[in-house]
Amino acid sequence: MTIELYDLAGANPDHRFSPFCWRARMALAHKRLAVETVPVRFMEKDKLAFSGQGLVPVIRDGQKIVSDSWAIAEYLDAAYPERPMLMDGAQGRALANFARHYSQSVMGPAILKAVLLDIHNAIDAGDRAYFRETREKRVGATLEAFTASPEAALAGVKAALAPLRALLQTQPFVNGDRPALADYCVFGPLMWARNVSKVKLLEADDPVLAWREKMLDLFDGLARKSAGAGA
Ligand SMILES: N[C@@H](CCC(=O)N[C@@H](CS)C(=O)NCC(=O)O)C(=O)O
Repeated sequence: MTIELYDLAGANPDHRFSPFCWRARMALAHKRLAVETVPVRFMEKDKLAFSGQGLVPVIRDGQKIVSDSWAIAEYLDAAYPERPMLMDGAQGRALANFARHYSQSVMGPAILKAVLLDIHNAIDAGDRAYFRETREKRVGATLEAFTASPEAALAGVKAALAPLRALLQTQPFVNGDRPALADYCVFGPLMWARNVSKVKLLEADDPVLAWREKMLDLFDGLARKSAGAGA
């Protein structure tokens, strides 16, 4: 049966950039599950009413409804243990959990400094007032002031990626010799930047870029084929 993934969309409904939705999208592909994505704009909360909350990603798998990207990954491993595991054993889960928190509390905020205004410009005109109000309240500055120092933002991203860079100099994937949920957690914010902004966060010789290229190619180029900045 095809699983529905409710996924944040920009002005163009094929334009998908949410870091949490990319985490879920890659997790579903890892499990080799058939997926149909449903685009949801910020002002389309009615599409999520069935889930009892207002954030994406949400999946609907038959009768089962799961929101929150981490809960979705846990559900997929529990419901489909015969398929490739996203978190293999207690140590795989611990690694993925670290990657989740590093992604959300270190990478995400650093990348936000570089791309927040680009997100505003990529979303539907009808979403912009809501986005501006909620995000300006969250960051304590106007979108323009928050993103006024692109060079400092890039330096911040470079510093935030230092542990990932060091790790990827010693192993091909965050998870070790093959990708799993830990990789998808870290990949999410990079897809956010790739698909919403033209800014080059990664230098040509950065091992993080080489790893990102491999991630873009996974699952028959699922992420690479997705609509990028300017879509
Ligand atoms: N902890 C949640 C976070 C989900 C989240 O923050 N989703 C954002 C998109 S990246 C959202 O739905 N935002 C809608 C809004 O702000 O109204 C997860 O891991 O899925």
